[in-house]
Amino acid sequence: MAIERTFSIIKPDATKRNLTGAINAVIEKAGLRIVAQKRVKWSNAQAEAFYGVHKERPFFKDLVSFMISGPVVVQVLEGENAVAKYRDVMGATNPANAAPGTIRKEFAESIEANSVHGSDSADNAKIEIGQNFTDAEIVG
Ligand code: IDP
Ligand code: MG
Repeated sequence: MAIERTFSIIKPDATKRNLTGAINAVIEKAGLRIVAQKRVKWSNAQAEAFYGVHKERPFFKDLVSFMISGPVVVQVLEGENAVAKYRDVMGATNPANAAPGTIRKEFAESIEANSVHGSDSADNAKIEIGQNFTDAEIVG
């Protein structure tokens, strides 16, 4: 399996509770390298654009409000099979269904305030990384 990159977000519920380092420790322990990282506050337009794929879903408005309710830490993670591996490390969308040891099981508050985002495919990872980082900001 080739080395690949995925896009990650530490969401506002986690930044508010000062969990950036604790989540980064789980990421690094899983063998993923944080090759880009910045703490930012998204605008409404940025959050709507990022989650545009979900705009017809009933939770879309709430999700956008949540994602702009505090800072987020956006990241590029690199490693073997990084996209699928990080999905495993995150756990299920709903923390009630997440496996023990996953980030969402350990830290998430609810299906919405679920602490982290990770790309769901290599193609989406490329798009999401491009929306959030310049090439010069990613240092492998
Ligand atoms: P994922 O983050 O596990 O890929 P998606 O289905 O892509 O899950 O949903 C994107 C985000 O929308 C979730 O991480 C969560 O924050 C929120 N979300 C998903 N389903 C629900 C729901 O049923 N109610 C409220 N928020 C939801
Ligand atoms: Mg998703």
